[in-house]
Amino acid sequence: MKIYHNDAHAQHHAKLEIYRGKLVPAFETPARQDAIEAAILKHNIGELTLAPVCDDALIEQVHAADYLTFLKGAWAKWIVLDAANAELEAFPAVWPIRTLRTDIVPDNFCAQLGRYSMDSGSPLTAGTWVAARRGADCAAAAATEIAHGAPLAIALARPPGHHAGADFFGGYCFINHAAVAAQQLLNSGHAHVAILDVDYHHGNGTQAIFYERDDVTFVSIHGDPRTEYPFYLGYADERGSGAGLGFNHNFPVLHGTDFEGWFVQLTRAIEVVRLSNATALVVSLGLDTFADDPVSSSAGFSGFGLRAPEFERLGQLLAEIKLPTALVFEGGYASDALGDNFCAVVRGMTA
Ligand code: SP5
Ligand code: ZN
Repeated sequence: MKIYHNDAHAQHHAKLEIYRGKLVPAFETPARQDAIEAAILKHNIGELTLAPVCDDALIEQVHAADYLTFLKGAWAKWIVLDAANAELEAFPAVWPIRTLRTDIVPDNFCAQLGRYSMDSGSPLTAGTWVAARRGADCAAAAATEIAHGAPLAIALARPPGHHAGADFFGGYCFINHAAVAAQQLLNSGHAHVAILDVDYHHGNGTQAIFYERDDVTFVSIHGDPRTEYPFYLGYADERGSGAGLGFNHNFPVLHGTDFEGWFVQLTRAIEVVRLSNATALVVSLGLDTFADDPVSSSAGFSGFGLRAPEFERLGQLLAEIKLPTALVFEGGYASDALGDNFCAVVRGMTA
């Protein structure tokens, strides 16, 4: 089995993020992917493979050209503001909230930073564009691999992608790698593709990208947005619009629900995938449903409390869908456990 690993991922290395009034150490670190790669080698799970460079045109099918141009040039503009910025990370501080205009892209870089972002937890660094763009290559390659007949392929495409929308970054995500994979499957001849997002957080970017489209069914199981990031999307009544009506399905689960409760909802989500006409599947695989995940656990409650045996069971359920599957790595922040948990999912899928 091919595992396309992003060999540029460490170029996105945020040191800090803003959380409740403080700059705290970034949760989303290169160590996350390094841990998974080490475990893959140790357990001989598959071949770590370098992806060919995919066409910009593929990415432009799911992202706005002006956003990609912004992201590509952002670091240089940040340095132009002040050469000393080279030592810092770029955090947005102003956003075009309701009543403000989004049809104008101001010249001011700080204004652009807000225009193209959704939160202050996802700093841009010198290597963010290169890393995220290389992640798209991995996603496209995994999709191509299953389009050519492989039952399973993996994109270790760090940084994650599912919060990134057509024209904004956020939630540690810059390019939506799952969307790129789904689009590549469509381009390769699949008429309908399903995306199943099992990250702890709702995949708002992926949902938004495909919300009005009828060629992708998006199904997400996640922490209830009434209390969990990204808060403003991911409710059960979001069903798609226009041609996309009926192709979007959210399964919000209350924070603190145990894994048995989570699996009940996962079974329902998988049933929706089965009933779609999809001939290929993209899984947004976040591992932040882990019991000891530092982002999804709080105040004595773990996210949904999964551990390696449950991740293996997740893998078994994914395999039972019996669709060619591209696994795209998303969240999961307990670096020491990510290797075991990732390999458990793959073991469940392949055993
Ligand atoms: C891809 C992905 O999983 N993105 C998640 C983004 C979550 N951003 C908000 C994180 C806030 C940090 N929470 C610390 C909780 C301490 N228990
Ligand atoms: Zn997440």
